[in-house]
Amino acid sequence: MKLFFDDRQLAHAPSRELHNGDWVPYAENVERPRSIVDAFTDWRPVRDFGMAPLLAVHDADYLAFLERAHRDWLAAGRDGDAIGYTFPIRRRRPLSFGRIDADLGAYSYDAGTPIAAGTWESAYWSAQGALTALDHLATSAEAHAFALCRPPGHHAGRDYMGGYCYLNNAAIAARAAHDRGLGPVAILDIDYHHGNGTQDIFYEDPAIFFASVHADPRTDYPFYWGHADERGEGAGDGTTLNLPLPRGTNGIAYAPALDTALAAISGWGARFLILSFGADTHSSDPISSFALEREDYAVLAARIAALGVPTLIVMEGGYAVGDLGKNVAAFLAGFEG
Ligand code: Q9C
Ligand code: ZN
Repeated sequence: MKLFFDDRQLAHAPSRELHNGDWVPYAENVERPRSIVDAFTDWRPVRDFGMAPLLAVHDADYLAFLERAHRDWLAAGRDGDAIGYTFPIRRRRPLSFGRIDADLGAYSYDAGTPIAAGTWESAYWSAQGALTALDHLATSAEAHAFALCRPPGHHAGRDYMGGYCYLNNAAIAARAAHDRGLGPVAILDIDYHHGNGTQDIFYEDPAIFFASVHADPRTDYPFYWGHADERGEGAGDGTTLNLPLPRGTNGIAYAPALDTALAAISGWGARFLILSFGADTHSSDPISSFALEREDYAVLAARIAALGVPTLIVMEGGYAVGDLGKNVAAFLAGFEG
């Protein structure tokens, strides 16, 4: 399996995040990609597919905000990472008047997603990595490719950031795969957290099926999405599938939910799969509460590979830096059989 990563993805390095009322070191740190890079020898270069595939998923004003936000922050006399503190909740008008603190709130739903000096550069190349891996699958006979996307993407919506995510790499790749005629395209999200941004982007879209196995949002972030009764809306009614699981879920309890998702994806007629893979389901993850072990990853990967459709694996979360590279390697090895 070919692996894709670009060193510019290391430019994004926020120093801290707000966690349970206190400042803590930023969990989505550069040691994560370094741990994964070090677990393999052969990485392929990322190519530049430009802004068009990003604009096919995200609003132009949101992308412009991401690109300029840290400059606006500095221009306002601040230092460090840009972070919002006011969020326009329901029924407020969509005002826009160029005040950085107002913009930070309008384009995010949490205070855990700071914008640092290198955020745009890294988010841009993270998305291009997914597009490069997609192009590789589209132009070769290979069935699987891995994009080490970082920053991750599945919490980012059409016009919002959140949960360490800025650009939705999986959604950008799914839309591009669909537009290239590779579909029908399904997205399977097996990060610990529900992929609310991906769900939102395709919620009314019957062309792209979204299935997610994740920690029950009644106990875990992102709380307001990912409940079992969310099944899509309008033309997309029935093309979203949420399979929440309780804290403490181990490999044995996880497998039947994964099989339910795979059966739905297969029954829907998917011909191309985008896999949002988070290693934060591992027992050692510092911010998550499942109990999967490294051996489980090879088994789960083999089940997914048995779908028999070309699959682009994009990295999402996973914060146990000491284990991360080995866990990803075990997962990808399981995929290759
Ligand atoms: N620190 C991904 O795994 N947690 N994102 C915020 C307060 C946010 C995780 C809790 C977790 C987001 C891609
Ligand atoms: Zn996660």
